[in-house]
Amino acid sequence: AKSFGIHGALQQLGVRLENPGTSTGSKTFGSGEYFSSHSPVDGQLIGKVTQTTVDEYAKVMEKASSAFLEWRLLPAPQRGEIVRRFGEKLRELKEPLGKLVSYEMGKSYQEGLGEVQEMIDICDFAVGLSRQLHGLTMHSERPGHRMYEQYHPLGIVGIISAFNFPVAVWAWNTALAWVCGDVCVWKPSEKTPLCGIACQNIIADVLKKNNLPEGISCLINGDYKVGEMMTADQHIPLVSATGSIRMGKIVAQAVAARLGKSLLELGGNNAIIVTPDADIKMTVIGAVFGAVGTAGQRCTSTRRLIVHESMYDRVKNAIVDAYKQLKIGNPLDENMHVGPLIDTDAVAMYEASLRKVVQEGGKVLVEGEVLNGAGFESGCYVKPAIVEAENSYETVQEETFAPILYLLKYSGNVENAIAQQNGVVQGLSSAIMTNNLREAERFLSVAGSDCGIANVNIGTSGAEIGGAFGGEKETGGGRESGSDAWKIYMRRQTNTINYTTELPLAQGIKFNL
Ligand code: UN1
Repeated sequence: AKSFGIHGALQQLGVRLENPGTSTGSKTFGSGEYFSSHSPVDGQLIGKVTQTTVDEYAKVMEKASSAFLEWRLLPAPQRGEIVRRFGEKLRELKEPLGKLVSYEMGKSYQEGLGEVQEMIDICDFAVGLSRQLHGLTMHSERPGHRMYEQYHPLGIVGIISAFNFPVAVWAWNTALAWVCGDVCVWKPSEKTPLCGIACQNIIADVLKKNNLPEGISCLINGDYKVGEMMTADQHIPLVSATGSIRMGKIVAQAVAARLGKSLLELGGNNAIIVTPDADIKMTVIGAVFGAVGTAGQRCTSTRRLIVHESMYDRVKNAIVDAYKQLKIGNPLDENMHVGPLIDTDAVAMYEASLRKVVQEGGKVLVEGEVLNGAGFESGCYVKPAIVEAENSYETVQEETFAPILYLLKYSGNVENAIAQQNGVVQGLSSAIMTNNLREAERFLSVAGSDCGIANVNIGTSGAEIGGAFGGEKETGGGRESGSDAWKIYMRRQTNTINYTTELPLAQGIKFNL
């Protein structure tokens, strides 16, 4: 079979067959048991990584703690300069890293490259930010007093990331955390550990060349038990976790029990509303990319299309036609639109959802199917499906991480569509396709979409890094990436300075000695 240069890419990234899974930078530790990473593309073993042991975790925390004491003293723009060099290195390695993302995770090579581009973009953003970690000044109510606020580094940031964006989500967190003066400990998904090894190799090299201490970027590996070491650890003031709602609830409770902060980016159940004034061509591109891109495994994937009854048949026919063009196969082959799901467990969940939605009364418009035969040996390739359904179905209410698109109908005015779109527990991304200003503004208004992301004439997925990324309700409420998302990585301090010879009390309180 064609290898699409994957071996060369692994070599360039320093990913070997056996990799120590714990690292504080240049130093690596590998005393734990190995676990394997198989590619969903062809089912082949890519490599093995050791699971972080309790002792190794303690070593990581020791290094991270002492690194923080040094790193926080480096002026923020100098920390930004290190992140700039990291971004340069990512530019050099964009192709091999994009290839590894595609091969280990299964998304198309184009989307793998796009993910590395998101890393580069957030580095650029963070470099500028390193000179803009602004606080405010206030006017004191007392004479001869000055008040202001400032942001200080927070400490050690724990990052738990998911398989679906195995490199970008780490970078969203680290690039900001580093310019903010924090050090990071990262546990990548146990489904994509080699992406973690590759990223850690890249940053370790940058830190070493700049004579920076061990511990600024740390890697730990393994299943949820390794994640629990961080969530229970009071030396980690902030845990940023991306993944399922189930996982987020566990992390949030563990971190809250010790009054730590958590930044949660959990499931979505994203809808596009298609109004009578929608541009059909744009709708089809947005909806199809949103539903089948990354094989429906983005947290921003389009899961529901809420279509006005007057448009329903036209939209339905156009989307069903578009699905007939989809080529499913090796995601490294640029002629393919849809790659595999992450593993056979994900395939089983896809099949279970399709069975259940039919039991609930759903009508299948494009049949789903697990593909087998030549090219599909991994057992992870499935056909994107479309089902006519009702918003109230349990299957429609849940996030199934697979390419299943639910077609829902609305009648009357746009409020009815908005009510359906908001009528789920998740609140990540949402979109409306319309050329009607009133409908668009209604959708964006206080009475409109309740999601963290609300788009007009754009699909639900593919956000740029410049905005704050995250969502409401059971999506967890966290915001990562652009805008002022940096603030959660710092501690805020309010300062009042008295430059007089008197000591007046606030609120005019008299206290005579
Ligand atoms: C995710 O699926 O966890 O907006 C992140 C998007 C991407 C990021 C998705 N930029 O689809």
